[in-house]
Amino acid sequence: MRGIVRIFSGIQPTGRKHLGNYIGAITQYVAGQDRGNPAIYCIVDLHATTVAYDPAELRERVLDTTAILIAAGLDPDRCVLFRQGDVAEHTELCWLLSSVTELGRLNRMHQFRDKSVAQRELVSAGLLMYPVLQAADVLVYRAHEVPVGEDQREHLELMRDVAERFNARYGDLLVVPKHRIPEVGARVRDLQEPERKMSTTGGTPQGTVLVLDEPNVVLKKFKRAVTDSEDPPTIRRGAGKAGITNLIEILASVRGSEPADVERDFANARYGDFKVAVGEEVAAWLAPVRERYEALRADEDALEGALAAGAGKARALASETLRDVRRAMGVGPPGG
Ligand code: AQP
Repeated sequence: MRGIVRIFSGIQPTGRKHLGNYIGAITQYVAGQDRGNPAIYCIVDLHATTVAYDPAELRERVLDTTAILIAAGLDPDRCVLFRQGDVAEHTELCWLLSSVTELGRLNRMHQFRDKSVAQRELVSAGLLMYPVLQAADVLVYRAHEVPVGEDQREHLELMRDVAERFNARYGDLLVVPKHRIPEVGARVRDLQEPERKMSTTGGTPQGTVLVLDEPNVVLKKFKRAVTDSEDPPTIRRGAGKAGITNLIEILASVRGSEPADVERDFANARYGDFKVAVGEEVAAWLAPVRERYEALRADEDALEGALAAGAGKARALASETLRDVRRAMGVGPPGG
C-alpha cells in the first residue's frame, strides 16, 4: 500500500552501470516504487555536463540508463521516471538555493576535491555547484526520502543544511529530506582493489562488474577477485579481509539474506569455490536484466515517450514548489 512518503533519487546517465549502482541504488528504486507517493527517479543529464563529455553521446547514455532502469523493474506508470534537463525548475531552484549555500562547505566536499584533482582540463564552477543542483533536484519535489549509497551521505547532509537555512530565512516551505542507505550493499567495493568503492570512473576494469556484462565475463571477474592470505582461509568478515567481506556482502544482497547466513553456508568452503559460487549467482541474477535491456534499448521512440510522460508528471509537482519559493523570496511578479 502506498504511504505518504515521497521518494526521490537521481542517477547518472551511463551505459556502464555497475554492481555497486545496482545493489546500492537501483534495487532500492524498484522496491520504493510502490511505497513512494510518488517515487521520483531522475536521470541527471545536467550533472553529467560538469565534467568533460560528448553531447551526442550524452543523449545515447540517457537512453541506455532509462532502458537499464526499466529492465531492472521500474515501471514508468508506477513511478515518475524522467530526464533532469526536461524540467527547468531544477536549474531555477539551484540558482535560488545558491544564496543559502555556504561556499566553504562546497569547497570541502570530498567528491568535488576528488573530481577536481582527476580533471585534466577545466575544473568547472559546475563541478563545485553540483551538490546545490543535487539539493534542488530533491527539494523541488519536497521529497522525504532519498535512497542512495554510502558515497552520497555528505551530499545529503549538505542538502539538509540548505533546506534548513532556506526555511529559517524564508519560512517553512521545504521538506528536510532523510537519506535511506541500505544496511548491506551501501558500499560495494572494487573486486581488484577492495579498499576502494566500485566506481564508474575510479575503479579497475577487471574489478568493476557491469550490469550489462555477459554472464561469462561476470564469472571471470569474480574468479579473479582479490582475497587475502589468512591461514587457514576463512569465509568471514573482518579487518584485513576487505575482499572476502565484499564478496560476502554482495552475495547477501543478491540472496536478500544476512551476511552471517552467507558465512554459515560457506563455513568450510575454499576461497576459489566461494568466488565461483558468488560469480555464478551474480551472473544468474543480472542475466534477465541484460536480456530485457536489449529489447527495450532497441525502441528509442518508446524510451523517449516514457521520459516525456515522466517529465510532464515531474513538472506538475516541481512548479508548485517554485511558485512558493519565488513568492517567498520576492522574485518575479507579485503572486509568483
Ligand atoms: N560502489 C557503490 N556501492 C554502493 N552504491 C553505490 N553507488 C555508486 N557506487 C556505489 C550509488 O549508485 C547511485 C547512482 O550513482 P550514479 O550513477 O549517480 O553515479 P555515481 O555515484 O557517480 O556512480 P559511481 O560509479 O560512483 O561514479 P563515479 O565514482 O565515477 O562518480 C548513487 O546512489 C550512489 O550512491
